[in-house]
Amino acid sequence: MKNFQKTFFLCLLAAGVQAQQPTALKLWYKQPAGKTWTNALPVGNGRLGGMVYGNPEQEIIKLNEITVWSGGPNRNENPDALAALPEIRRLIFSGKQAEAQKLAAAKIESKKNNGMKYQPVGNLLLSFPGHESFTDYYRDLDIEKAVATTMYTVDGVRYTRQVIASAPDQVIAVRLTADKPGKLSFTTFLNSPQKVQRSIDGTGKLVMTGTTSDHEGVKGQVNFNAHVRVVPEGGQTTKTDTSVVISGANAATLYVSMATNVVDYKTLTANPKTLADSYLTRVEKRPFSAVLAAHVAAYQRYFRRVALNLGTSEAAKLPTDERIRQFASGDDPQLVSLYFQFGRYLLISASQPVRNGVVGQPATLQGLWNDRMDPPWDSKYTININTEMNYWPAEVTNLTELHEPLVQMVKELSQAGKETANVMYGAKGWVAHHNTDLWRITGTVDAIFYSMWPMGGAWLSQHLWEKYQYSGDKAYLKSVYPAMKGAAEFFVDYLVEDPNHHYLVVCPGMSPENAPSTRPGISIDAGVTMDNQLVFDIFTNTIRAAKALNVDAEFVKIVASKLAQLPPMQVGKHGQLQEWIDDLDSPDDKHRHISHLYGLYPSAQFSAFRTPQLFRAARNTLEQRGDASTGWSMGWKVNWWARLLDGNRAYRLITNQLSPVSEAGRNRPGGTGVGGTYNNLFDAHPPFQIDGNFGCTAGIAEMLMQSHDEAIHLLPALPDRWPAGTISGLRARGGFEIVSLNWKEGKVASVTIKSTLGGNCRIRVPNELQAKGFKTVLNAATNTNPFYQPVVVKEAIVSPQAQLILAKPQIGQVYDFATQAGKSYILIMK
Ligand code: FUC
Repeated sequence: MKNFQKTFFLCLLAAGVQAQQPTALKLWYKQPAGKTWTNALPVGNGRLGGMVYGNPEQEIIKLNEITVWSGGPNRNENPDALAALPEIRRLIFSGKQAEAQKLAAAKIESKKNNGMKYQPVGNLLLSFPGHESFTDYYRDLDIEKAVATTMYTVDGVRYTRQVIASAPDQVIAVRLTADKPGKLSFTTFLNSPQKVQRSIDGTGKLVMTGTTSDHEGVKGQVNFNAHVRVVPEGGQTTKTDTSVVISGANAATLYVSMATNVVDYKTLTANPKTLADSYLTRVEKRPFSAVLAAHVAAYQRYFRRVALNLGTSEAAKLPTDERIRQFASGDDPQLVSLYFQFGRYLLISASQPVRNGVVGQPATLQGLWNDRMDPPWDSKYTININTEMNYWPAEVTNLTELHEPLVQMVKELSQAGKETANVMYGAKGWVAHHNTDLWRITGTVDAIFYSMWPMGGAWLSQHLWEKYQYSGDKAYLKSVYPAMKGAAEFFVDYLVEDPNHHYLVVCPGMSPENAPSTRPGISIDAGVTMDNQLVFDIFTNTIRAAKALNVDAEFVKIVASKLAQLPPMQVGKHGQLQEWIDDLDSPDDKHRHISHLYGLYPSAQFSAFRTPQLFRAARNTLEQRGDASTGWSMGWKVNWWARLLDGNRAYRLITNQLSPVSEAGRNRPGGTGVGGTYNNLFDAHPPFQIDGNFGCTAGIAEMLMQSHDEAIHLLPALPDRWPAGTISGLRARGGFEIVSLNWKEGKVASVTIKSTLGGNCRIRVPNELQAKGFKTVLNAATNTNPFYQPVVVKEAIVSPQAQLILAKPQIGQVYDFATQAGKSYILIMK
């Protein structure tokens, strides 16, 4: 194998492609994508997406625009819910869950629709006659610059293609060059699986227009335009009805502009033609080099904030698909840092804040990239885990602006969901169930077994609060507080006293998509652990937000009294954290959702130091569930093992996540299966689902730095595989930035921490450190920094049958020091 690698590299050098030598931050391949979507490489600017195939003779760029969804503005709540609610509750509390679920299916399940589909715009095609036989092929995605490049040689001419999706210019740009004059000839046109009209307008540009499809009784109302301007340099330009033909040019640039009539979830009054034209007009006279430079600068403003080095090895010289195949059996720490940075690349490419007046939409189940009219799970927003997971890297990996489309969606849901709360449950505030879409539907989606989950507002609101935790920006907090308060208000009204246990509980509710093995197929319940944790968070965070803003003292009292009546967490007879209020868990349950560990991550209700029994029970639960699962489930597990301070186990999950999955896996139906990674580093649920990329990215950060449980914890879960390394630019709660962290032999060698808000900084580290020019206090009693207040949960109830072996956590060294806003602090190994 080694010899093969050497020969291959010598060949590359001989072919004169030194300039394209793979660097650490490139995905690269020796062959075109062919017909395989998961071989193609994604580019995106948050609104426009492209999947670039890099096929020499027939280039395909699959096109997306984030507001191209089936249907139109609509609501889907079921007004029969309210009258049936008392009976459903009575049945649940008397142990008749099957009957309760039947009634809920009739009265709560949406009778209108189950959400709309995120759909493609179509394809940009470029055919290059005679390019069937090519040599010296090379294709990459440079994630340091956000440029997809394809190179190959035909008849002694070296052809190069570059594709970008520019945020500043709001176009996809394709640059075609040949290294000899007059050698570039191609035909280009648009097509689509949508019903479209295609033409060439008077100015010579390609125009494709269409309207999205009807779905489940909602008329398709999104009108979209795709315009392509071809700017050749030299040669002849001719046209057919629907294509532009270039012959004998020296080079050419194509600008692809797309727009729709969507203004927001209720308003379809934009003019897609005018918009698409306005983007084109701004860009078409500018040289590609200028458009490229503006794109790279805008992209790097985000991307360059974080750098990660976990070491490198010979494997880093191999093509990316080869590296995925070898990861489990080899030594390739650089693939992990590439995967981490690819997650950041995907978030920058799939989720952008308001630009040129366009409000960004959050990343869907597929981010921004979907070529199907009927994508898996409609490529919607599944908010009982998947959408939230997409945003886990946003704060910690220093991409807070990219969180804004999600924040905006939550604000919109807090409006749309008010009527749903009132009509379905007679409650104040707002509610969302386990899915939503572009139209911000807030009724249930799909069968009641999956959808009896009125918790979307609680979980999404955690993101509103977390964003504040990192920045301390009170003006921002004020802007999101009404949505947080509304989510809390809903639960103030919706909670009911459980007549059996006498706690206040969510009823009806469910533990996402799972059911106890004693009653298969029946998920409906009361007071399940995840619901208790979610209500605990929305209440705790709303109280803290109200206090920080000095508002709503009376409301705070009401919320605090309800908070005190929530059920505690419970450890069941198998030593597990109970998923349900009764001890119903089976140690043989391998379900992908382990929702009751929400409290461990992303929430911070467990502590190695303060809640050792819960901490151990969480570990037992994870052991019982096992490692192998769908892509997103494994991504979550990386974070859980990191929070359990077990770096080697987290690494094992990364290995599982980086195991190869073939295109056949893209079509695997249903919610089961074992996930992994496609050739283009996309996460395989399977099928492709982007959440696993983001979950694992966040998990890698969580292995190196955590900022909850009263301290910034450096190297909390470092695996033996990464004895030395550096990371710069991670953000910690309380406005701290880990400007740089270097470690050697598993110990912190040096760390620079910048404070943006001032206040006490507490760090927990594995070894003794020495502060450079400031005083530290060892083992201080309390952390006075308000962002590091402990999260205090009720004492757990532990089954007498549970055998909990409590391990003493390694506390390491704990240092406190006072900081001033704007100053940096350096500590080095003693
Ligand atoms: C939930 C999960 C599935 C999948 C889907 C989009 O239904 O249970 O695994 O992620 O969302």
